[in-house]
Amino acid sequence: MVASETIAAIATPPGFGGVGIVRCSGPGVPALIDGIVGRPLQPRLATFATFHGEQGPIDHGLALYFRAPGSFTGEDVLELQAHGGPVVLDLLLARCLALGARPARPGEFSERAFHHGKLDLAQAEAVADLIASRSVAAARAAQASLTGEFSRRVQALGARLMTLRVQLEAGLDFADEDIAPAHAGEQWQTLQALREALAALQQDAAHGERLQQGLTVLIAGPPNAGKSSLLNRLAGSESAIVTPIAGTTRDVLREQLLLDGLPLEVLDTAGLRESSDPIEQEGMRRARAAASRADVILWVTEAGAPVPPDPALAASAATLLVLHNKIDLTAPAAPPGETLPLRCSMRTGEGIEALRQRLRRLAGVEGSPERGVFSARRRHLHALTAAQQALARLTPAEFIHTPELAAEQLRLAQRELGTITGEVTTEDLLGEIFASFCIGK
Ligand SMILES: Nc1nc2c(ncn2[C@@H]2O[C@H](COP(=O)(O)OP(=O)(O)OP(=O)(O)O)[C@@H](O)[C@H]2O)c(=O)[nH]1
Ligand SMILES: [Mg+2]
Repeated sequence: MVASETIAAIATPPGFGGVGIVRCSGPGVPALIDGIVGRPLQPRLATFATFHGEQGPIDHGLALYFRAPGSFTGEDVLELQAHGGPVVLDLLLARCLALGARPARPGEFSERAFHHGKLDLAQAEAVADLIASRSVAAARAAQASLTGEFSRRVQALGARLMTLRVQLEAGLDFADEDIAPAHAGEQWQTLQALREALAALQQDAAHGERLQQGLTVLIAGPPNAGKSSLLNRLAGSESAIVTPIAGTTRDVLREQLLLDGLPLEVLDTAGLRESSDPIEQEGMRRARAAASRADVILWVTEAGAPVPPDPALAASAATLLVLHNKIDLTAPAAPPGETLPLRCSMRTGEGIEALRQRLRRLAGVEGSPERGVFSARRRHLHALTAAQQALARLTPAEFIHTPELAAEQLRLAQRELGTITGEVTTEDLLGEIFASFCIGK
């Protein structure tokens, strides 16, 4: 897909700033340079120039020209660095449009970079993730994916799958000559190694996804245990109503907060107990339903009268952490350490730091190796899972007796990996991915 239209957008965020940038890409860029700057620009050199409108100068600033294919998009690109005021930038953008450009869609610059082979899909997504990063660790991980760390591992696995597939298919062609059985044992070993490598990649990608997305933390437990007090402690504000009356919280309360740069969505819920009150019952239903999208469930219960975790919550896929609260009311017990349950007091704040640390570790922003960390998205995790499932379906018998079926599973796994880097893709998927980018990127 080669775009013939020239696109333009304000690339800097809305508002007032020292500098604002209008960016254009496409074959019409020379005409824009002619109309706005009025003289040719030397590629890759910053030129101080007057930006001309139809009725006189709009602003003075720096003009940068990148000639195709040596640009971010792979097309002719013009960047105009003007004063960062909304009126100035709107005028500049309008001038570009008057000279034949059209407004860029969100992510369209990155989409063109992808179509021109400047970035693969995982790298293009890493650009957006880098911009959206809310912690240093997340930014580092996105940077690694942007430079191709993730893509290289995906491609290396794809290449190994391909080699094995070719071997199996070659075995098919020479079936009469008995080649396949001779190599089947070795090939089966190769498949095992591939399965392991895929599982390791899945694990690293899941870690990268968490770094980027942060954690959804559900606070649950019996009534009056101090759940809302915990939400308030974490949020550092009195967002939830706290009273000594059991059954205070009914609705699910959500707080978005940053824990040392790690994005957390914390949900406070209604206390779980036997109740005939329809409002309370609905609150409890919602509390249990919220567990399906939680990464971590904090089961808060009073240290003096602990209640075991609700079976429905314990059965969810989330990590369950048991918190014994109100330790200011009970005699001191075991010395603090790594062991669960975590002991804390929302009244004195004891144990809160240990809990924060625990959450940071669960999210992978602490105590994890710096090397080999890259960002990933849920879409990538689904593809890796599907690839693993395709390989998991294979049995040694199939491998030896029906290599054509085995080869087909390998092809499926390879295809799934191809969706990560964009070798295999659909317009719908691309549309969905790039639509979530910002305009001008
Ligand atoms: N002594 C002591 N009291 C606490 C502690 N944490 C919470 N409380 C008190 O316990 C009562 C209940 O606290 P909440 O935070 O409302 O408890 P909850 O679990 O949200 O209760 P429901 O919303 O009714 O399910 C309030 O009076 C709090 O002040 C603690 O660590 N120590
Ligand atoms: Mg409450």
